[in-house]
Amino acid sequence: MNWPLAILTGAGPVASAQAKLGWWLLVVSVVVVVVVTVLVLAGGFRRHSNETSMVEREGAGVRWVVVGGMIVPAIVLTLTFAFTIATENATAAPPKVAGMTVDVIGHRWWWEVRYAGGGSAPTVITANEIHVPVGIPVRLELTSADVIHSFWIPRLAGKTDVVPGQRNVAWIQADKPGIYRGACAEYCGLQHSNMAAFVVAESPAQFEQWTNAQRDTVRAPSDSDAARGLVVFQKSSCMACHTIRGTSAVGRIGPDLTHLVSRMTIAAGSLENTRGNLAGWIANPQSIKPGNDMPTTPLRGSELQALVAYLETLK
Ligand code: HEC
Ligand SMILES: [Cu+2]
Repeated sequence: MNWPLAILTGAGPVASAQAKLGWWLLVVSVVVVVVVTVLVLAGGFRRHSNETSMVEREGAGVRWVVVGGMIVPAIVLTLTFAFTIATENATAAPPKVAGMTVDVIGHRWWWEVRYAGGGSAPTVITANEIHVPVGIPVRLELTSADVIHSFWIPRLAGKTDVVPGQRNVAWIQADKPGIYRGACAEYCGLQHSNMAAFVVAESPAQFEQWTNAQRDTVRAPSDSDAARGLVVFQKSSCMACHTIRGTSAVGRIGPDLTHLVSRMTIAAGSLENTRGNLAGWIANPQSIKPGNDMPTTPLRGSELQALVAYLETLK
């Protein structure tokens, strides 16, 4: 289904159940508003003929109050209450055990995404992109590194608060492969609206391929431009904030850059991940996302070029 209808339909069990409840509430409220409006207007315009006695009129009035004001609302509200409880039950926990757990950490203004590795496998760390296999319930453990954010992928699940010092749990399941865009849904400062998240749902085989590629440590750059770029990276402030697994860079303030090139966007959906945008971002992150936590580093043109050549090897 295409936009705009797509955003009104769930692409997984959680969002579908919530969407059904949403439609029920919408239909019930519209019917109530229409019926009440018609009755108010009808009452206002009605003329009483002299034949109906005062007593008869009062009897009819009491009936309206009992049926229209008590019995009908009691039925509608009880049904809505039951429907809400059922939806909450259905969305609180997956029907079968979650296939995997992903840690999602809100930062101003991007999402850190972590997959704990089993055994000797390293933890896979990426940013703003959550890869999941289709058809499997995925448990999300959400926390924040700074202020309260809210995690929201409309087609997969409703909002979950992301609170510092607390682990909130949500689960998602994508029924079909695709890219599901989401956003931070709790105002968290200047760049709140540039804090997109993407769920990339793929076949189990593709997901495994992705995971294996993400587990790789980077190799030393082979061409001379990129090798100079690594030196620039290590000499500049970049190291203080970014990790590149396999190098001495272990900063944790900004996104892990070990497999930067594998991501679709940079700066949480602000820019497509192209060579030109990467250069533009590093040259002046503050003009692209004013107020964000990455300062502008003064670099010579040749240094910037080498740096980008190096970052482009981080497949
Ligand atoms: C003070 C900490 C800090 C320093 C120093 C810093 N960065 Fe960043 N960097 C960040 C933060 C925070 C973000 C995320 C910004 C956002 O999306 O709001 C970021 C984002 C990025 C991204 C985009 C990553 C993604 O997946 O979105 C790249 C690439 C990057 N930085 C490269 C560099 C390079 C190269 C240097 C050195 C010239 C550098 N950074 C210096 C904090 C820093
Ligand atoms: Cu936020």
